[in-house]
Amino acid sequence: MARAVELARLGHGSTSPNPVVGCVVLDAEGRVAGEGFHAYAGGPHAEVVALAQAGERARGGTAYVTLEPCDHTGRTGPCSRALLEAGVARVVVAVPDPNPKAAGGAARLRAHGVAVTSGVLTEPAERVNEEWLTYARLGRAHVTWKFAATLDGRSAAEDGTSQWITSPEARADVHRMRAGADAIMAGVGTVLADDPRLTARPEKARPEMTRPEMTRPETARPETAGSEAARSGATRSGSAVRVPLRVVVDTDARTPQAARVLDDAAPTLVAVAEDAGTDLKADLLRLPRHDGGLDLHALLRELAARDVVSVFLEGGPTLAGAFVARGLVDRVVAYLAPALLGSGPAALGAAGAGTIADLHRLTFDEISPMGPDVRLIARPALH
Ligand code: AOF
Ligand code: ZN
Repeated sequence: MARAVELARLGHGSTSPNPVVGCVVLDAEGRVAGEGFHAYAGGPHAEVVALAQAGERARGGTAYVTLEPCDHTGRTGPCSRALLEAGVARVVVAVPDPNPKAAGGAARLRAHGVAVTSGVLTEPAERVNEEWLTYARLGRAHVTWKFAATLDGRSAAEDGTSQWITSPEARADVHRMRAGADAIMAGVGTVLADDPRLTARPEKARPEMTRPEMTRPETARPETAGSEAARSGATRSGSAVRVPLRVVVDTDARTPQAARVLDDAAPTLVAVAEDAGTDLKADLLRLPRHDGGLDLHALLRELAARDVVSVFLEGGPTLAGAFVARGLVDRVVAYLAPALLGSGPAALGAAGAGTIADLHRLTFDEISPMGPDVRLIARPALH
């Protein structure tokens, strides 16, 4: 299952609005017969890729899948049936499928005499698929809030200058993260202050930067049908085919028509209040007001309805504070530079924690050096 989770990870950034899924098929003697991952929405499911690779060797064998096999005919046929037809004797599942349209594979397999074990390596399998599971379970887009700051948590100097607090290495990492998201979001304050483009401009990535160091199934066994699908998926994810949507949160419609975020480099959605008067020529999303801003929960639901599974929220402090206050930040990515400012705006604005009892407690997930800086990944403690 650990290998299946690694395989699932290969689909990261290219499967939206579908999950990342990995599958390993063992033959009756317990030797690896096939491996697969879901590479892009509409493409073959992980199980089908792995079964194609295993061929007759799947008979009497075991399939490890990170997500319960589907039992529906959507863009592709049901994996429950594919597993039955392949003669697999046992299926091990990490996470049940929360998608009501697709769930039921485990029950069908059991009904046909296949031994099904559930709940194996649940935590890493949840983690690798956390964006999609949030989207599927809660019906809203998953939010990663990113900020860059000095060691004392300041994102700009007192006079507002903010360029180059973090290193080129950290900035390159931000672009890779942006490229993996379905939407890149900022508040109108940031648009007015910095005129950002909010596009993903990843450098020509070194292979180990986008993919874990491992043998990919398509290079390991280039002769199988499953590997063909995997290869085309891998090509898609590495190219500029999928451009993240840009989202500006702009309650009172203050975005200038000339803002760079409205250029034609990527589609842009400007979220404004239902009653905001504007003649802005842009794709407007009208939302109810809430607490002096917009109803952010409604925003994330509307984005999910547009197939946006993951949002990369890039500030500014006011908008990020509002998201944190509403419990809508699922992951925090902080780039901290070994530098001090001592004054100037903090990375996070008011977040509904006026007293220490209301502190938003997080747990660290990952601590990585990023050139001279560090990248910290954290998430809400009770989630
Ligand atoms: C995937 N890949 O490897 C597995 C999935 O639109 P469809 O027909 O591809 O079906 C998507 C649903 O199938 C998805 O939401 C999930 O519930 C289930 N399993 N999906 O995209 C896979 N195993
Ligand atoms: Zn399936």
